[in-house]
Amino acid sequence: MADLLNKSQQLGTEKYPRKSEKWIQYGTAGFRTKAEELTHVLYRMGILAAFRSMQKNAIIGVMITASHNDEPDNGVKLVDPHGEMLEASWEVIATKLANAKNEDLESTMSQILEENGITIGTNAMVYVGRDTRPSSPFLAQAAIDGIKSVQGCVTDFGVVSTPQLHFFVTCQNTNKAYGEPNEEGYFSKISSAFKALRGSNYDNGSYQHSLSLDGANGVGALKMKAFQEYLGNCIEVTIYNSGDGKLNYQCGADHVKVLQKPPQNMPLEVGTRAASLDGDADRLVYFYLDTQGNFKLLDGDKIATLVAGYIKKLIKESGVNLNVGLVQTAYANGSSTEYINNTLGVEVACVPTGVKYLHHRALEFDVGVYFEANGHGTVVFSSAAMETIKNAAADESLPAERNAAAKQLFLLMDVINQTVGDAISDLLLVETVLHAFGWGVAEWDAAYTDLPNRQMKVSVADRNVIQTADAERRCTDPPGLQSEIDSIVAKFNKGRSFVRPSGTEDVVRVYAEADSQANADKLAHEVALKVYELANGVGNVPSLPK
Ligand code: G16
Repeated sequence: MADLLNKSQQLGTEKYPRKSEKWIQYGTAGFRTKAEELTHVLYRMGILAAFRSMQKNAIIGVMITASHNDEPDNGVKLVDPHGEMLEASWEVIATKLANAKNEDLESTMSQILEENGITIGTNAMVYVGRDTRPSSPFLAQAAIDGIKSVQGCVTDFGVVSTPQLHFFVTCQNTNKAYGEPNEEGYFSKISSAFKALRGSNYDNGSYQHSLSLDGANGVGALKMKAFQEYLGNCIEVTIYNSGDGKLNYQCGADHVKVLQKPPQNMPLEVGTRAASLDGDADRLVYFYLDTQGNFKLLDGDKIATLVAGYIKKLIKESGVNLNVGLVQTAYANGSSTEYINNTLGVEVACVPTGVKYLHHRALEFDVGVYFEANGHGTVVFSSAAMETIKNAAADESLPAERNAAAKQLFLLMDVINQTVGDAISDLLLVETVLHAFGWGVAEWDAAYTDLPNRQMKVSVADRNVIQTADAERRCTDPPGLQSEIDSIVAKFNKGRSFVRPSGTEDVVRVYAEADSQANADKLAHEVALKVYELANGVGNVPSLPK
């Protein structure tokens, strides 16, 4: 073993050395920074994924992507055996390995193996996928070399969306019970269920089976194109920003959500239903122009409420006894939470940012719907719930209406990629619900009106000086910042604001909502100025959003 680890350290030092002392941390969704600073991290994450695979005796995934970030950033997300994000205790181990000095690599590896009871040589299998960034192939190679250096086996899926990789990992680790671990398996499973739910009437009421899609110039555009072969003509998707332009530049789900405006290069007519994916196709937001030509956003909150309402309806109609819960973060618009509590009558939970937190909380319900406002989310069904739905769908002795609703629920589970938020599967889920309700985009939007809101970014010397509590709704450090925020918020009708350090970008994020857009902007700006003042702001002083 010592020899093997020594050779692994040698390769790491020669080919993928850690070139600076800069500390890097496993953040909201893995490691994320400038691609050129990541080569040693990727080599080491290959090693770590192989170790984790040995420990769990299961496939582990390594996804090379920086998702919504602009180039030249890149990153890596590790996928655990059930398709979920890497377990929190291993994030600490990952950070330790990524920051080990070159000469300490071997001893750090030994320590990880020993502390986690891992015997090297046990079969290790790692699935590797990457997004379309120019830096991704090289970084993928670094990960592959890392995996092989400790005798792990690799399946390289090439360019795939993040949720596809999660799907493949889950399929293989469930002995294919969840599906076939390849692209054909993914497309077939989702499209068959989608088509069966849609039937032969592609339009219904105000619902029309065509939409415009902003592919963020990323992998989602490529995969949606390929998916169209399977979907046939039951849905017409016109793709813009399909890969010729720069990834996420002036387009993509984050751009649309944060700036509250349409992506570039997409003609938008009044009433046309449009959607945006992000760079690795795990986030989705919808938008349209209303009859006055105003831009209207339907974000993760709107998707969550639409989907939860539909699932609740089907559960009621099928007569199965299952509870539905909805999980959000502090970014959820106040109006959405009010709507969930007062109109939908669904239990709602709030957790810190990061799908890893939402996913785990959602698993506590029979049916857990989770979405971040940024459009990242999915629905998870407990094993017992899946069994109950399956039995009800197969029970022809049930009254026809109940049996039909159970059958719809059963199919709906296959449209949903339960392993992680998946923009393409979520898009088909939304389209299914709108089709079933016979709704156009305006009817969907009418459920509730968002409180005007604004997000800002503040650059500070060290974003980690910001510490939060209560699912990031309160700031505990630096001292005095929260009481300043409270006094600012108190001046605004329906005001709410919070700050938190981003886990994917080197900034502090500020969120604010209030009774008008001008007030939301003003509130965000005043809070951003306080952050700049009390948390050691650097660069330009935050200016009032335009
Ligand atoms: C990742 C996470 C999301 C999170 C987002 C922003 O998304 O998976 O859960 O909301 O980062 O995180 P932060 O505010 O900490 O920067 P993605 O799509 O970029 O992978």
